[in-house]
Amino acid sequence: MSALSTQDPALFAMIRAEEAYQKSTIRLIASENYASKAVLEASGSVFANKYSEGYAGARYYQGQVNCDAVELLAIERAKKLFGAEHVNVQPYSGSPANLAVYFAFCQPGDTILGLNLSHGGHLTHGSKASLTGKWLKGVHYSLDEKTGLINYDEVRSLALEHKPKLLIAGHSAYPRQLDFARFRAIADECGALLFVDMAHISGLVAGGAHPSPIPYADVVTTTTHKTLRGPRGAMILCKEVHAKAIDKAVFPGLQGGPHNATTAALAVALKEALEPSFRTYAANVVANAKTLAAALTKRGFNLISGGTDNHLMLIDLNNKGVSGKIAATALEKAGIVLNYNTVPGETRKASDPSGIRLGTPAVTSRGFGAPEMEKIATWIDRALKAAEDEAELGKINAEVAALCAKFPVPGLD
Ligand code: DSN
Repeated sequence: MSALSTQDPALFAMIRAEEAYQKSTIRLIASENYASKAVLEASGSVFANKYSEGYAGARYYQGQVNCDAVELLAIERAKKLFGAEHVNVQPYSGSPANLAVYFAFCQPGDTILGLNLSHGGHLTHGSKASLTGKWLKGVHYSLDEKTGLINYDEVRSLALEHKPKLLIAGHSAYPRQLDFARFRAIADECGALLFVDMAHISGLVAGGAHPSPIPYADVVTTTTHKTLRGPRGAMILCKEVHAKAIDKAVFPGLQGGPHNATTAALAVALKEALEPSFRTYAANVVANAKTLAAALTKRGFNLISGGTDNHLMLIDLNNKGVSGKIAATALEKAGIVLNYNTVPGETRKASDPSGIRLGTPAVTSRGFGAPEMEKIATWIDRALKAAEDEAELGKINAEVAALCAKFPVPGLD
């Protein structure tokens, strides 16, 4: 980065500081990861200089020979990786991808049925706080508050009662596998299209560590930077019969020119995900999550649904006497970075809820395994017992940094 360091030393210093931060802390944000050096290089490539509204072979600008090749390569790799009939790689991120799906299939005022936001759903699944809940009628199913599992009987009865245009399966904070066959059957029974938002789990799906929604869903969206370990972006995968509607909804419906450097980086990430080592990675993400979940449960933490079978855990801290925000703040001081989160049956406000969410995609990318998961559980336990003890949090921070120093970071080391 010699040009940047000379041209803009202030910004260069911020990048270096962030690199040091990402190296010396334990990143448990369930939606974050470390992209490889190759992905980062493609993200910063000259494709960022190009405009290419339209699709390969049918652009509204000349000079697309290389952009077309990149986009077609990304599409071909995504189709191969997921077994999809049609893929659009242009959405800027997860929320625009979901908006494009609604634009393709819904009219204002239509009903969509998705998971309740405070039970692990996403804002764009029809929350009132989001455009999706203002322009569409969002109806929501919940988790069973005793088991912490999706109540498929409730999904079915709401679907039959409200006859949604789209039935949505997908989440931001649900620690269990989704039963896509069951969602499909409900969608068929009520006459809905099945829309799966696999943003959180797409890397697990790619690596064979979570069942694939592709055979069941009419349309699937995913971000590309979570478990999939690519650049920040998104894709829409759908049946061929919906290809035209989806492509038109993305462009010209919702977006202008695609971010070609991101598409280039996505092509690289998809190549990486097609390698056998990615299957090992996906299996390790889940194995680490299970080990961490068991170690935390042993220390009296109340995990929603009693554990995990994907990459994330949701913890209700009510029995620990700290709020989610106090816990997340204390853990940040201890060098462990995660986010506070609402839990099913939440009684507090979303800005200071009862829970925290943890995930293992990033730590697994840097090679952490079972012994490190045990250590993390010990540190979390210590930090939450000492949430206001700056000295103890500082001590943990030093121990965390010492462990991190032993594990190189993909993309940075
Ligand atoms: N913000 C993402 C997450 O953290 O899960 C979802 O969009």
